[in-house]
Amino acid sequence: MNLGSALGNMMAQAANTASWWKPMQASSHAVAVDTLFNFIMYLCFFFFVLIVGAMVYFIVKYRRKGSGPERTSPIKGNHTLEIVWSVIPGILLVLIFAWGFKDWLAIAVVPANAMEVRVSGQKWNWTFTYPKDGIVSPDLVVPAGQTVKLVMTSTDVLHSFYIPDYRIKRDVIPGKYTVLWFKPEEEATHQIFCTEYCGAEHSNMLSKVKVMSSAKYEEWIANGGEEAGGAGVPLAEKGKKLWEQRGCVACHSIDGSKKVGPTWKGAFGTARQFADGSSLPAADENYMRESILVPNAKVVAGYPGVMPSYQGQLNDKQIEALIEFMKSLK
Ligand code: HEC
Ligand SMILES: [Cu+2]
Repeated sequence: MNLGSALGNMMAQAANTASWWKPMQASSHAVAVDTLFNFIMYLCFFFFVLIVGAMVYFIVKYRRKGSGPERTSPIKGNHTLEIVWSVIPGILLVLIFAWGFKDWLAIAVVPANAMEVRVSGQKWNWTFTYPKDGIVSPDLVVPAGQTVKLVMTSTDVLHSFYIPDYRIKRDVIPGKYTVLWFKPEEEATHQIFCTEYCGAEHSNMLSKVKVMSSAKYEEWIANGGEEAGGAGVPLAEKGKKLWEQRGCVACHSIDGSKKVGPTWKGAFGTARQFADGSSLPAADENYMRESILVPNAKVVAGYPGVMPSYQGQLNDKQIEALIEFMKSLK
């Protein structure tokens, strides 16, 4: 093996794993963004050494010496020097702008053959809707090798959708659609973050990108958004997963402690008092379902009516799983 290919191999490996310094490079955007980043960084190193080096040199060379004169001779200016130190940075700035603009365009313009997934940001979770198949998922599941277009909006406040491994990020804005795209090459799992501070549980807006083989992806679609083996999992267990993934955990405990909302421990089947004075002898499936879809229809006494509606964000199966989970919390 010659040195060139050995180096090439090392670089390919470095790109496929995260380092202490940068996340892994899992998209063509990542390579482009990092190349420009490195260029700017090394340029800064170069000028830092040059300028600080010159400063140190002059400090030493022109330090006050016991025998020397009190003042140096006056400096009138130097046109050549001034032109050089204006024109060179000017050219570098234009170069960085043109390079960055080219990469920005590549990220902004979506290729025509992209598969579309809708993204909805909500305090404090992400929802992915597959328009053709009617699937609603807490994770972004995509087939490897397929260009994916994300059409994103928010149901409440500003969020920002960020996949570090792909180096793509864009604000998610209520009442407006923003777009991102990427092409996953390999089967892998990548982290999604929110990067716009959106309230107390902002840091828990965690979803995953799951890149599957196209066969596995077809199976996932055919199963209505359940991964293989999902059929054998008890509903309550799926409900527990949803409680975490969909951010219910931010406001509802399962150990009896009071958070923003009432605990789910012992909630099912027990009596309720509502803020408007009405009451319910026992919370049943219908009440729980209504509380998830139209939270303000009946507000539990002593709690603020701040629960967001999950209409269109959870499908019937998922609501059933959540209710089964509540039932299991005696
Ligand atoms: C921003 C905080 C918040 C989040 C997130 C949240 N809830 Fe709530 N929830 C509340 C509050 C506050 C109440 C009590 C007021 C009311 O009834 O609307 C409540 C009430 C409920 C009730 C009625 C409970 C009872 O004891 O009567 C159910 C059921 C419920 N939420 C389900 C969910 C589910 C399922 C999720 C996640 C998919 C969720 N909530 C996410 C704040 C939240
Ligand atoms: Cu957010």
